[in-house]
Amino acid sequence: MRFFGFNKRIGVVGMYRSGKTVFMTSLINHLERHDPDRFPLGKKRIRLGNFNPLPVEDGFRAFDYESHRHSLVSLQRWPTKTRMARQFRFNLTRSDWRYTLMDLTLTDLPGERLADIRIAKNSYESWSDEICGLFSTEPEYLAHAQGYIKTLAKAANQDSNPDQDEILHAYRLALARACLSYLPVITPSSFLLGPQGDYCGQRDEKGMAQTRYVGVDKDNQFAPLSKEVRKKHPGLAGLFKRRYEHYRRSVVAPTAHWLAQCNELVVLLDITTILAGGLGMYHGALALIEDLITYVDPGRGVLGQFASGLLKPLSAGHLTLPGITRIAFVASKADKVHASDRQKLLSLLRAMVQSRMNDLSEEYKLRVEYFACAAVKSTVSLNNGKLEGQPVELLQANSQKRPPVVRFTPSKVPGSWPENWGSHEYRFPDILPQMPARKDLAPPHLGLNLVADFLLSSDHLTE
Ligand SMILES: Nc1nc2c(ncn2[C@@H]2O[C@H](COP(=O)(O)OP(=O)(O)O)[C@@H](O)[C@H]2O)c(=O)[nH]1
Ligand SMILES: [Mg+2]
Repeated sequence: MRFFGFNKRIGVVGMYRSGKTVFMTSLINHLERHDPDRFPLGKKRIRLGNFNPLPVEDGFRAFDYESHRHSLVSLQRWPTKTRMARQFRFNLTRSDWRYTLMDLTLTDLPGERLADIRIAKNSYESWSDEICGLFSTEPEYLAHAQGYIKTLAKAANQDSNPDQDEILHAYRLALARACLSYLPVITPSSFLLGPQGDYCGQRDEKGMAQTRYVGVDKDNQFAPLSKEVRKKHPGLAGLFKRRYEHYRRSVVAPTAHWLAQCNELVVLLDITTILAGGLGMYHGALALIEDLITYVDPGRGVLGQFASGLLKPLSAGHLTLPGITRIAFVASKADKVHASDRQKLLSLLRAMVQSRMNDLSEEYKLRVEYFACAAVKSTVSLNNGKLEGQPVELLQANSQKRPPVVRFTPSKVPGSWPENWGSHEYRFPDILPQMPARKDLAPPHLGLNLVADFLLSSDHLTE
């Protein structure tokens, strides 16, 4: 039989630990072994079939689906941390689109990289002016960046060559402080997430400033220099500019290139962690949404400008402008709150995102939907507001023994975002994954099928 091709490139975007790997693993598993009872799609009991993995595209690393599934099924553990953007490509057919072979690509994209939008759209000089401006005028940044501003002022006033390492260290210290207060503009993002995917796990500013890099690697770091320093020390400015461009080509361009090619995005926001993290973390998540909108909105010209400067040479003259037609915003890990509170997760998600997306969806005919979902449902909700599950904190070090199933009361989800709140006012304990005893079954989930339904629909092919 002949099949018509139908391609969808789906990007899964979210901050570190927002649930991207688990989401992709569970989704792929349900598409691979589709069971219309456990994963109902469409109104007419659609059946999926002919699942067939394909090689990944050039420049991507393969998403290690089998090993992540093994970890869930056989070890009953969450998948280990993934590094780098990972891709999974496969074919699939659906019973309501006869003669259509879907070619689907799922790629995960760390949200931290979106902060590099400022590098994508600026030359080294204008990026420097933007960051130095932010650091010296915005009160919340100023509090962390005073040391850096002073270091620059000293360099501007000295005739001998300034100490490159001192400037870089002062910049890293400013970023570490900003990061510990959840301020969003952490750029270059290599400071948080290295080009090889190594994540900054530290929580002390000195350690972070000593071990992280601002640039492609240790020997290729750069920092923003004020106009005065650039004028006085053109040698240093030229050096940082070359390293900046190297970073732009090797770290920022692939992200922008990949985003420009996506048709659909899944944006995972872990509302439970944002609540538990306090107001600072809320601000960080808002910044992610803003950066994302700036990336995908062709009206803001970012990809347009960026595409002509960077993508054109990369794509041998062919320009692919953003073709995003659908965005699913997903409140992930919904099983960490009580069943009676899940609707509130959705309200909080909408309250954060909706007003920002409305203009965009009208102007560009973007379809935007909101979901609360658990990719691997690992709790049971009881009548008294309690949850039943196996808290990770009860795992004993070096023991293979599973902790007991216990009953606990997670925080209640507020009906709307509070005006202010601190970290640890809300508590939603991490739990171990619960998988069915039957090993060939895909994970139990909450609402993952609704997200899949949205992603696998088409405005052109009708059911
Ligand atoms: N209860 C629950 N926890 C989840 C779920 N998905 C992810 N998690 C938790 O979130 C952690 C990070 O998930 P992961 O997919 O690795 O995040 P990534 O860094 O965005 O890829 C996991 O180790 C789990 O503790 C879920 O569906 N339910
Ligand atoms: Mg991951």
